[in-house]
Amino acid sequence: MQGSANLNVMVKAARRAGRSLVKDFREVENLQVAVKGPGDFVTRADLAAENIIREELTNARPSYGWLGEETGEVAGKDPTRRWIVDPLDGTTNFLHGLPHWSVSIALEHKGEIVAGVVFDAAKDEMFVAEKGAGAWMNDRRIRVSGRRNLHEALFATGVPFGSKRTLPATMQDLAALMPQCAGMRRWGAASLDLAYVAAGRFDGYWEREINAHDVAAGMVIVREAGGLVESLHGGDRVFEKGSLIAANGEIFGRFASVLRERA
Ligand code: LIP
Repeated sequence: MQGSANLNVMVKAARRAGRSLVKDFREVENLQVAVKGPGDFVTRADLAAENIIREELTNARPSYGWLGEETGEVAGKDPTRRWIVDPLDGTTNFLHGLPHWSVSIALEHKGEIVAGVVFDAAKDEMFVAEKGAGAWMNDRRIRVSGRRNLHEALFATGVPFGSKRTLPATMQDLAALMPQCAGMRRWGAASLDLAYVAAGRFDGYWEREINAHDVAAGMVIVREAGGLVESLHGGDRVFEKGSLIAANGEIFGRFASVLRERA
């Protein structure tokens, strides 16, 4: 895919951050046996990745705003554009030496996500999309699955951990969906869950409590792959509501109706 100058800047930043994280990931695997564990090391790796991305994007587009998982919101001279960045999505996977995490970079223009990059550095899979230009993985065009029935569908979700308030509703979602689908996966990285919906690997994904930086890039990749993305509460106010449903157009209605019984 011959992307725009903005997309090329995003891909370059994601690759550079990915190289740094792959190096750190090898050290994390060694630290699994340490009594203290790799917690502090992963925090430093996460921050280093965000600094790399911010350096690349700010040098290329100094006037754009910034919303990063680790550094928060920084207004830019251009009030219409901002980067939305999760330098390490799938932090818990990374911490435990599981090779399923990503660098997620989105570009928002006037409140709409217009470009997204989700880079799985461990598997060398670069998912990209720009509004109106389709969705791609490693320069191969991707599209959502064509499955039409819930009973043949494979879904992904994020199950809240700890005392998150949405845990009871999520458990009810699982109880309602699992008897009528082909399977469920909870792989711990929303950006990759969405990228897999776009690639037809998953038929749908939902999560009741998400952050903009986790899903912004994946949202445009799903939409450009022909999928639908809405807030679990209805409409497209995903960031405001902090919830998301994504699926191919054939399954979306029935999938959403099962989940919205408890919205
Ligand atoms: C993760 C999300 C995932 C969610 C996890 C966590 P992080 O983001 O990608 O979907 O279920 O609780 O929030 O924290 O690894 O950047």
